[in-house]
Amino acid sequence: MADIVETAARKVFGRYDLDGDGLVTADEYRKIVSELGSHITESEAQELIDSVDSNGDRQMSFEEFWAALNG
Ligand SMILES: [Ca+2]
Ligand SMILES: [Ca+2]
Repeated sequence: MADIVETAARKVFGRYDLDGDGLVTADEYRKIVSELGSHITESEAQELIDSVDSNGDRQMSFEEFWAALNG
C-alpha cells in the first residue's frame, strides 16, 4: 500500500521536476503552478520550496517532498 502511494508521489514529483534532475527548483514549481492556471511570484514559489527544504540547498528533492507529504 505504501509502495503504491510512493509510486504515485514519484509521478507527481516527476511532473514538477521539469528537467528530470531529481530536484524541483522554485522556477520549476512556479511554471507548473501557472500551467495549472494559478499565478505565484518567484519569491512565493521559493518560500514554498524553502518550507519543505531540509538540507538548505533551496531546492526540493523527492525525499523532502515525501517528508512533507507524510507530515
Ligand atoms: Ca529539476
Ligand atoms: Ca533541498
